[in-house]
Amino acid sequence: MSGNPVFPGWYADPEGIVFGKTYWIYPTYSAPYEQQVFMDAFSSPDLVTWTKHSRIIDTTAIKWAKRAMWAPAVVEKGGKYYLFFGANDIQNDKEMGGIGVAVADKPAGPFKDHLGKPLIAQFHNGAQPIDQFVFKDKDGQYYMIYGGWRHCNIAKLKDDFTGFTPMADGTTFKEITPKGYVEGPFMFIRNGKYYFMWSEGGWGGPNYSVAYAVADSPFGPFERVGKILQQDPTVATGAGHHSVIQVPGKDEWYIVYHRRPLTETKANHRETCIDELRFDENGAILPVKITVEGVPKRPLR
Ligand code: FUB
Repeated sequence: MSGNPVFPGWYADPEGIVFGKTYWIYPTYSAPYEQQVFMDAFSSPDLVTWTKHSRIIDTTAIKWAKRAMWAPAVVEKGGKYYLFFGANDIQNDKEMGGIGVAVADKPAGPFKDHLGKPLIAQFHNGAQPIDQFVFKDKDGQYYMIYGGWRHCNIAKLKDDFTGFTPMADGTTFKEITPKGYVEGPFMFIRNGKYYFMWSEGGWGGPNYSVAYAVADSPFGPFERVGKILQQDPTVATGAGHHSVIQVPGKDEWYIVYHRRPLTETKANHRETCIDELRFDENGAILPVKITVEGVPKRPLR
């Protein structure tokens, strides 16, 4: 079994993804904001044995990023790897920072700044520019779904990830915020349906959790179904800000998330865990049982 956490250290907001025959996790380095000046990544052939790749990106490569590098989202496109991240925890449109994008030839980097400036540097519809997820739709179009401060937007990415293309109705940043949304959006498709998931509650406290909605389109409308991930007083608190890994071509799913050990109360003492994600016969997500054991070996062939 992998055990939980799946690797040592304080790491949060994990993005799990498969590249080729390897599982990857890209987390936030969970430390005080001034120390969040780099990111590590982790790779595994089987979900059980994890290898650390240190400092795949840092603020020397991203000149405008000074602190609080958060919540990476990584995609492969045309043989390149693009890592999207939040930086600087901006509080208004006058501060420098927001969501950036970096590029590398390999999943372990080194990642270089793709633009030399943020991709989103301003608040739109009240959404703090953080916590981006990059979603590939059935037709191959990439969308960015992002936002903190209880607002979530979707925007259509240009093919080269240098900006956004307005949608048919003329809007570039379309708000899709469901009830209860705080931050940490994620989307996937199963049996043709769009599953939209997000974090609720305060990330620094025990009640952080994940809820979801299902729709026929990435634009919603998203009606909250309920919580599927939350603390278990016998295991850990503050379970949230997750991602989902599908074993390619199979109906096998894992939730990758962070949580706080029962012995800890400090906000940044968060560790990265994996448990199974299951569905009922109608496609509803079953509440996740958070475990100490983690998941069994699942090599990719
Ligand atoms: O790790 C920094 C921030 O904490 C993330 O961006 C939020 O979603 C929360 O998990």
